Amino acid sequence: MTQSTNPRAHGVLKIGILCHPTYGGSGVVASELALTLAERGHKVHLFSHAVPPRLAHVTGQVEMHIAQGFPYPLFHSTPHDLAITSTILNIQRESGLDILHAHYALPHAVSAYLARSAAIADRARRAPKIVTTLHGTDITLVGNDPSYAPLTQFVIEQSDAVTAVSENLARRTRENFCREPLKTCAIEVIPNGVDTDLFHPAAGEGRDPIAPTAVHVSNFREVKRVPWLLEAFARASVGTNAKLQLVGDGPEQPAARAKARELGIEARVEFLGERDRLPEILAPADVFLLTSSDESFGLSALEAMSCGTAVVATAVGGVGEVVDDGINGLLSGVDDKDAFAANVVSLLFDRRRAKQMGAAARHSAETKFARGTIVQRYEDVYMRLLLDSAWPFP
Ligand code: GMT
Repeated sequence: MTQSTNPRAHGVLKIGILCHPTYGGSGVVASELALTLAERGHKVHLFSHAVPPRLAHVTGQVEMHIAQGFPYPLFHSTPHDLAITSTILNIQRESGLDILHAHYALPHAVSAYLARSAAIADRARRAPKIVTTLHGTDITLVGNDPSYAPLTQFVIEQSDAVTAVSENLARRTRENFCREPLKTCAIEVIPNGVDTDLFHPAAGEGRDPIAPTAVHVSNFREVKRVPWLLEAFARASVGTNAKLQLVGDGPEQPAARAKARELGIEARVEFLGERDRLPEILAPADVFLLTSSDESFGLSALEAMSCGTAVVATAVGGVGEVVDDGINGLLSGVDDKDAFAANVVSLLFDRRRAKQMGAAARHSAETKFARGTIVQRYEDVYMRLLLDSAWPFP
């Protein structure tokens, strides 16, 4: 045996986190979890094929492993997931890993499964336990497509623990993937957290004194329905000077620009692209808009709420677990554009009401979704798995 001490005895773990390096939610959640775990003294390795944006400009003690693979012409596209698996194996052989935490089932839970199988075959060190966190489309769109469903189901079953970011996503996972009596059904709901110190309300008045402002942040995928959002905003703000700020980038951006021109509102719509300093944009806004056709959680809405900005959203997926209709935001049916526009009007042009709901939103972020509390729940899962396993081998 190469290890002489049991890291678990001191509560310090070696944790590998696998994530997509995206501007979108799962990469953000994984990055912030990695940073907080490192702040708490754990040794954290982050595995991805590019640096996740939220880790690009911070000084946290996370060891980053960017595995891009070897672009051989025989491959249609470079298999990053295999390169990531190889990198994990190197770390496991050098210094060991207690936990592999895969964010988004595919391909990360597959990479984690392969790495754990290889570690078991090595028998040199204890193999890591696998935690898989389901985020949304890894279950609802990608994972349940017939081309991936059997593998998604397999890696869910093979994970030592599975978490989902909302009750809604856990229920849909059970409905689609649960094969009693397999443990697929044991899905723990751990909602996403927010750094309430970073995402905080603006000092003083903050709001634009001239133009009421709505804001939306996303990766402009079809599921976000940004052109639909523009139509609803145009309906709500016709004949006013209200402005809309769109933050982020993605495949639907050109369609969104075209829609703004078609609606004749391009002068009141600002395309801001991808931004690091989100709180400075979210906090002064009067209202945050989310028009997704499906959304397992809605992290961008939570970040706005933490900044004291109320949310107008479509009542889909797990959004109702984040936004309390009539308390800290307003919800409407997924295809009811009139109701959505009416909700926008009632907050965008009633600053008192928007501020009241914004204060309730901040309170909800602090009391239900504070990052420290959420990270503690993941740590509890890790510790439980490790206490359940024999030392030094599984
Ligand atoms: O599942 C996705 O679409 C990808 C993922 C991402 O990386 O953007 O978004 C999902 O995970 C976020 C973080 O947990 C959630 O806040 C989003 O609601 C969820 N997106 C969807 O369900 C569409």
